[in-house]
Amino acid sequence: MHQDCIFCKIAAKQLPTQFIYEDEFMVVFPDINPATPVHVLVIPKKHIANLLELQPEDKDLVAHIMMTIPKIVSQLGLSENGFRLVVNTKENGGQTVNHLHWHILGGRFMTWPPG
Ligand code: DGP
Repeated sequence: MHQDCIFCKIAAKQLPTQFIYEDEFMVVFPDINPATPVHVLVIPKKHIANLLELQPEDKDLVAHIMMTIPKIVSQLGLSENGFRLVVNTKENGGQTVNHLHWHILGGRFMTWPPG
């Protein structure tokens, strides 16, 4: 747990946040500033600053998260029409919170490429 990290605080239940899903390794909660009708964040409980900071020992954690995302997507009702999974990384990627997270975005058609 990093003291200054808002997502560590959310994962540790130090900030009131409604979890859509929680297990030993990860939590899922609504984005405070939704970009689409459905917009949730998937985070590991472990503090990892971004995708580039993943270590070999995080392999099982990442596999677990990726294998759980389809269940979350189904729970959110996004399986039929689809969704977008995004990992913003560092400045050019638009990352604003330095704790690895996956955005699940859905509920409307999204254009490509991003602006
Ligand atoms: P990114 O730009 O990829 O780092 O996305 C960070 C997202 O986190 C952004 O869409 C807003 C969201 N966010 C920031 N602070 C909080 C918070 O305290 N609670 C919740 N639920 N979401 C937050």
